[in-house]
Amino acid sequence: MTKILVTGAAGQIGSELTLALRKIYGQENVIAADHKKSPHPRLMEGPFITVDVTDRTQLEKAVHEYKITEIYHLAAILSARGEQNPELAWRVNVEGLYNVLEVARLTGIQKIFWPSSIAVFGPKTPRENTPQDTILSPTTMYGITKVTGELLCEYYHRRYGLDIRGLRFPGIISSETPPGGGTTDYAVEIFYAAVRGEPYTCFVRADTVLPMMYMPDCLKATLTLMQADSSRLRYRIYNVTALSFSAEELAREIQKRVPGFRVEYKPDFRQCIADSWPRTIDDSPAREDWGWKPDYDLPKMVDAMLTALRKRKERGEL
Ligand code: AKB
Repeated sequence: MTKILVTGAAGQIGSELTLALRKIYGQENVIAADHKKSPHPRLMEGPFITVDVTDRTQLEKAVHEYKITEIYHLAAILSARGEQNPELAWRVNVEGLYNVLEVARLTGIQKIFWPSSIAVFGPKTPRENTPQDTILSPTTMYGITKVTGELLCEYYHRRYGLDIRGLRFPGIISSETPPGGGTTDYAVEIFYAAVRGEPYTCFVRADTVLPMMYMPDCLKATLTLMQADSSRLRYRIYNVTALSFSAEELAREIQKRVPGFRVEYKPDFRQCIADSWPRTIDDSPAREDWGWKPDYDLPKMVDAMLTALRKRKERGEL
């Protein structure tokens, strides 16, 4: 029987992935874990526990108590927050992952999902159509922790046979739980401002282009990779992307649907991070090996985001 532990379950991806996993595996078989004590009430409809991933004994206790067979390890500090607190980023992202891998190795857990990021790339990497196999020399602490994490995952797979699978996620856009501390957060914040009827001050330049993905595609990519036949996987961690657009293109697409919406651009320290990342990604190995194909282009994503956030506003949630 599959019993899943999701760390970082109250975060942007975790809060929706936990619900998607519960639909597949059953409410009681997916244990949501986060360091936050009171997450969104929907997460509490199934088992919820407080776990700090930097404390291995807490992870061990959870794995034993719930007889966990798979871990989706999402707890992380994102890029902008990581620059403000590099030590915390190292502890949560590297030591947290190391704890998960060690607990998995010692307790016989076979399957793990772990998200990497486009942050593994750096200024020396080709910025257009960034290939799967290329230069990984990031300039942010977040990127350094993700490269280290990829190497650790490959090591634990090679040496101990753990079935670890991961994705180099681009910026994730979603309407339910806002991201926190990332460089791509502007592509989510802008929608909240538009739906609230407020102007938006964007923290990157208008011409900044980054790869992005709408949450339903993020969930689809994760679940499809995890269900893929292992013999078809040439890599443990895959490039994936869905769309690439500039901040200004996104603003214009929203303005078509929200006339009068005003956006100004005041780049801050996050511009430098954005400038070190790819503009477009080549995800052909993911497409060839496990059939990756996104469903959302820019207009479809903007329509869906505005519809979802307007509904939340009507319910008094925004
Ligand atoms: C961030 O901006 O830090 C994340 C990421 C691209 O990994 N969204």
